[in-house]
Amino acid sequence: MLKIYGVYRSRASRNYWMARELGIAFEGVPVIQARRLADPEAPDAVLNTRSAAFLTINPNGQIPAIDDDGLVLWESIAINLYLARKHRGPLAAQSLEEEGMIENWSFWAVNEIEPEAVRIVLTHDAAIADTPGGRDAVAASTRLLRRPFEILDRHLATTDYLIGNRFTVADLNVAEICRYAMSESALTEAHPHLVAWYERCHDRPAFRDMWAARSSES
Ligand SMILES: N[C@@H](CCC(=O)N[C@@H](CS)C(=O)NCC(=O)O)C(=O)O
Repeated sequence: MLKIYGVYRSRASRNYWMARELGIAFEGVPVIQARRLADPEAPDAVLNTRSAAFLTINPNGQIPAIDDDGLVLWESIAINLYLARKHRGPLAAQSLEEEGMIENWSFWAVNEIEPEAVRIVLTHDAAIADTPGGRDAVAASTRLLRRPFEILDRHLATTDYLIGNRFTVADLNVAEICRYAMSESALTEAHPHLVAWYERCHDRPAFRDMWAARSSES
């Protein structure tokens, strides 16, 4: 059975959402980020990204990772693309051209949105967003995200979803990456088509189930 390593409060949420969309059986292994523990190397520390047992799965010491009947993968977006290809259905590409577009949007979001979006969410998580340094950092990242958000908004002005007018793995990947920056009204207020698409994605039962599991995580 598919094993997903990683707590929900991490990029593993992408893979937990995807597994639910596909309706496939999976086992979640709650590996937590070492940075969230006081002493991740203590003998009684819970399984974390620095645990020797987990480093045999992902030597990068990062979540998520999967073990799919012996195939180990450890890049969240690559994992979703693999699961879409393996299980097919409407989330997967129906042609070579769609494959190209799915990869285009997914890699674009990883490269053009994720670094700044992660900077925003980590600033909020560290509770420094309301300090002068934190405000400057969030403002700088928000500024850099204006262009990619504008590109997404323009694309979504004429279609409900990124590709083929249906929800695909590209929407899931890009929506999850955008999520880290959706706290910033300077980005949402200027991009109503993007916001409407994001809400459509979050209205899906598979997302809501994933989010409920994430919210109940201790
Ligand atoms: N490019 C990787 C990044 C994975 C990553 O950075 N994961 C974070 C959690 S979201 C992590 O495990 N950090 C290690 C730590 O904080 O100890 C992916 O998309 O899977």
